[in-house]
Amino acid sequence: MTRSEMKDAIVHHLTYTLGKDASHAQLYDWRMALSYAVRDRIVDRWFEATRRTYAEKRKRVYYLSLEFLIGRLLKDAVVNMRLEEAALGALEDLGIPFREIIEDEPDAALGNGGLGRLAACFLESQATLGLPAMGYGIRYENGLFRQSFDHGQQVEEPEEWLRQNHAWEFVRPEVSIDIGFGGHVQEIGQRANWYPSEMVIAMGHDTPIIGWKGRWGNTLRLWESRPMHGFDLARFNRGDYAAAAEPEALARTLSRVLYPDDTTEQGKELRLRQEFFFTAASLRDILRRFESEYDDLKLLPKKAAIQINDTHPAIAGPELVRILVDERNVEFGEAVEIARATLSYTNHTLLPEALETWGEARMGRLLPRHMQIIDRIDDLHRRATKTSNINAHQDGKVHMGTLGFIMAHKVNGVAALHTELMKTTVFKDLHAAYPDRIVNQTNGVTPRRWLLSSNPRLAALVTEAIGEEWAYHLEELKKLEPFIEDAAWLERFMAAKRANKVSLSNWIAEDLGVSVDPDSIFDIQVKRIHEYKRQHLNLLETVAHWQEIRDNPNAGWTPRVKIFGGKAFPGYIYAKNMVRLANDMAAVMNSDPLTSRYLKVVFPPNYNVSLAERLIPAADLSEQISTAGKEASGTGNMKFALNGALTIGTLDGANVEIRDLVGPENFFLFGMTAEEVVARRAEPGHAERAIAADPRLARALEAIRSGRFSPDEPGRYHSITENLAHDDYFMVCSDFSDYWRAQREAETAFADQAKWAHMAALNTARTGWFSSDRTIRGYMKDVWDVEAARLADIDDN
Ligand code: NBG
Repeated sequence: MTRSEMKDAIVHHLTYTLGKDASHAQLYDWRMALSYAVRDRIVDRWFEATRRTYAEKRKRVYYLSLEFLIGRLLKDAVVNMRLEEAALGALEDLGIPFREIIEDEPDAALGNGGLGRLAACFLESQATLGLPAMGYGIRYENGLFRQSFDHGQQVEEPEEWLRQNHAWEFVRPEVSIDIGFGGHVQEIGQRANWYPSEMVIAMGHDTPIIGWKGRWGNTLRLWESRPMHGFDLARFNRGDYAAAAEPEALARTLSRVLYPDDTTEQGKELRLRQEFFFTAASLRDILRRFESEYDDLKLLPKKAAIQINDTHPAIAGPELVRILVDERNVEFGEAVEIARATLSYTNHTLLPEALETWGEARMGRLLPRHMQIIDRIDDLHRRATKTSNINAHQDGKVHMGTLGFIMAHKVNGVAALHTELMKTTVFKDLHAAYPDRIVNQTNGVTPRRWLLSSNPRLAALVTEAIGEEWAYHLEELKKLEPFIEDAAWLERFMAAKRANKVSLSNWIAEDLGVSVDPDSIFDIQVKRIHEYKRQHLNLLETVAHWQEIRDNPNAGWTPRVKIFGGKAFPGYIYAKNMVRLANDMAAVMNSDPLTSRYLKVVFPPNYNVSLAERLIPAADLSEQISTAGKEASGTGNMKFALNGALTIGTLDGANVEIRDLVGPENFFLFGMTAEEVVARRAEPGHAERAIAADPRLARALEAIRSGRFSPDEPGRYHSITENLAHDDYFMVCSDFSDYWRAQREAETAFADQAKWAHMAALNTARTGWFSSDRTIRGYMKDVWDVEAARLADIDDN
């Protein structure tokens, strides 16, 4: 597409789709016009992929996930369709700045963190590889809350990404599926009729997901909840307006909010309803498609693979069995076989509080037939394994992890260490009963978004050196290694990093009013705020470092900017206190005339995908400091390393694999191993001893405890300091001294810029393995047993 064709397309949509005259168009109008112009190019490719899938009778993959953290879509689409030149040129001719247009798009924040972002990277990789696949989720009216700070405290506001029209979705009123809740069951021999007492409609909204070079397109289908019956006209006519609208409002609550809940279980009935709502709608849709092509249900596992993303859609097992038995007359044992061969389940966390359970009373009331089926599944499983202690329904609760496991033919972990820990901890007994079921699929990230699109300076340098294939075969980055031995090339690598740091510094100055020196170490920790991720370890080290600078301000310190980003679950008081402490520290430190040249603390509010795209390319040091054994994988760690940041981290999650690949000399390792953590935790007084042994730690804790950063309320952080000094479940104190050592090592390395450049560039060159294309290939082979369509080799766009 040429620049002038693009210009015509934009003006056409501005005029006829948006009904705006160019002289009156706002940024929003231009953005929508460009989006539609790009979308038009996508649609043909998308249709073609669907046609081929049917014609070639291909197996499809269905990814069921309560979260898809897709962020902005316009830039992705432009990049993958290779329309950058045309779009840039056309907008230039029209006098509209491309960057402003890109940044005008609201983030689709339909996820909490890593789990949701992984789902989004997977969709893109599936499309890139030509794998017929479909994502299914909920079209939340309000995504993850918008975070702001009031005197340093986190305030949550609703995120309203749908306030303006959304350019990327196609509404599918014809795809409307009835979903029932409650009611009663009438058993007729083996099968039963379920008569729900409440019904809502799930209506589909489709977003095309286009792969690299537009060679394949898949669909993300998100369900909106609608009332069965419109509003109550009789009541309305009597003047009872609120009551007339009530059924509609109630039905809508199902797709209203995303629970800010990635590691703590809410226990809310609404959450269970959401889970059943989208799972049941998706299964119906999948079966409808299958039955339009085949008439033998035994073929289902050969033609469909359904991935259960964490336990949230684990009700899929009983629901699929219910449909097969009650509505298709399949014998129970066979129905379980078919369902199991079709389903597979990914576990994303070992934190016990995050493994969902539902009380039997609630479950029995809401899903009476499913409760009966779960008991029969348990029965079958007990007989097959001759075990009695691992039922899904146990101790008055339904354990969704166990249910997911029993009903899946493969269960995967998301990094090597995590997968091993699954076998020895949460799923120990199940693993013994089904030793071939657990497999590992280490997470990955899409290089199109996380390097090509978000870091154009580095991307251009890489392409110039090794050609552009790397965006599709990320392992090609290995070819950079010889360039890294060339001092002149390394200088250009560092110049790209510095330019990214200058851009970020300018943004921080403009948006947050803090001036930072781009020659500082940019030391970044961005992720959900959680004790296991240990932002407080980082904060303690920051305090201790600040104290040392104050002791001796003229000692030639290496300047450092500590950047934090992330949201705390609204009910998680401890995490919210950590946010506030970071902000209180920033206020004191950034205005300290003795230290502020050497140390700044920055906490931009409302961390989201777009902010990540801004921060990661500018990072020198990536903080991956969770208590070993707690972070299932991490995916931010991969994005940082790929963008040439060095990791300071523990042997946890995918850090282990990152370190193996980049080489231990290019990674700042510290802390106890997962095994050591367990052993140390069992020693009474571990925290007290660690504090007594490290005067720096004691002094830093005391500064926080005594109100150095909260003079107006000295006791504000007692709950944190008390917890660290005594209980310290996450072993912050015990890992502090080693963390301090690693931080100083990082500083020393940074002071030698040539050496640092070498280490940083090797991180980029050696992390190609972390492409989500590799991960998806792994699932295709080990879990889904599916092949991709053949894609044309040449770029004919
Ligand atoms: C998260 C883990 C991360 C992991 C992502 C993606 C949940 C429940 N788990 O370590 O905490 O990278 O999943 O697998 O959100």
